[in-house]
Amino acid sequence: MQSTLVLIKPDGVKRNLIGEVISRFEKKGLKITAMKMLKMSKELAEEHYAEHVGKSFYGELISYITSGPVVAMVIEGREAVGVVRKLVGATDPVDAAPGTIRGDLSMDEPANTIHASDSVETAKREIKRFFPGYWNKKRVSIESLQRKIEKLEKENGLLKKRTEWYESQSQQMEGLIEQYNQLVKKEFDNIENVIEKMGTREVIDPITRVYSRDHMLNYINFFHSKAFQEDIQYSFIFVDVDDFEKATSGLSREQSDVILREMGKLLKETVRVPLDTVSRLGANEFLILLTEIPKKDAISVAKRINKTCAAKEFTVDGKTVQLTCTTSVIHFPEDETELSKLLENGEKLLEMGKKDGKNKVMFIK
Ligand code: FUP
Repeated sequence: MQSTLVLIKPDGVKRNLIGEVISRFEKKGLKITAMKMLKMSKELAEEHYAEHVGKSFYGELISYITSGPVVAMVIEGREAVGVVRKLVGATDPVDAAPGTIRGDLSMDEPANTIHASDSVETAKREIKRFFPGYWNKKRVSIESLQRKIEKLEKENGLLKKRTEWYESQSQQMEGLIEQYNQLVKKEFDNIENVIEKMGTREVIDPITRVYSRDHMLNYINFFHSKAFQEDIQYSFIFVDVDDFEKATSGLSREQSDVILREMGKLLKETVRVPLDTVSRLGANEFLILLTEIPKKDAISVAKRINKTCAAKEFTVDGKTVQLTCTTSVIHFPEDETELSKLLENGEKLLEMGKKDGKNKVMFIK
């Protein structure tokens, strides 16, 4: 939207053409957004026609434009500067086309009835000259208001959509959180149950400081089903100290307990704690669970246990005891896939080994 300045010059005012001139602009569809009548001072006239200083008609022009009142107005519209200039017509009314203001209403120069800004830049300057506050005023046209309303409505629609989306998301989130809370509660109840079932049974064997039999049996139950589901291979190593009673016959009960504890320590040091689990099954029998291990590696571990045990001097209160172990290896799933059979066969192998002599490593070939 452009704004331009129009002056109805003294001859136009004198000849009562104000209405005629204005009606031409209004009929065209332009808007008069500011208007006043004034008598131009010499200074204002000189400023307004500064570009003509020195020209032959300059003196006459200044005295003409200050000779009577003019009507100044701002006209607004699309391409208003050019449109108004076309409606105004050529500078010299003799050349101005019929149908234009000058063409229809004037015959003389400089009394050519009307002035209109010749470019957008000039218009800005000239509007400021006659209406100093014009650009400062916040001018709101109905069209621009309508445009703003449309824009706001569009934004409002988008906002509404966005709000609906967020609401639906937050409802879904609430549902998920609720589900999650229920799962957590269920899981918590499960843990509580397990703990309750475990009761006050000891997790650690107080004598050997390895896991207790109860704990181990619970754990291997859990571990076996996990191994089964997730295709994890593992091995049990049964360890029995050969002739423990005989070897420790000179020792007190407390002293032989110390030896057993040393044995537990040796076993823990031979395997990969915490990947592997060492437990005490009975008086001097241990059960080791080796996770994610091929059978041949499990056999190597069993051999290492035997070797380390035979090489070690167990001492208590200055007394030395020499021990050997018999071990049996049973592998899941190579040897057996059922937990009860794994345990049974492991025990059987161990018994066979003990009948056979000392320091044996037993496994299914
Ligand atoms: P316009 O932009 O059509 O008003 O014309 P100009 O700015 O070129 O001239 C300003 C005024 O000076 C005209 F309205 C009439 C006057 N004039 C003369 O009197 N004689 C001339 O030869 C040229 C302009």
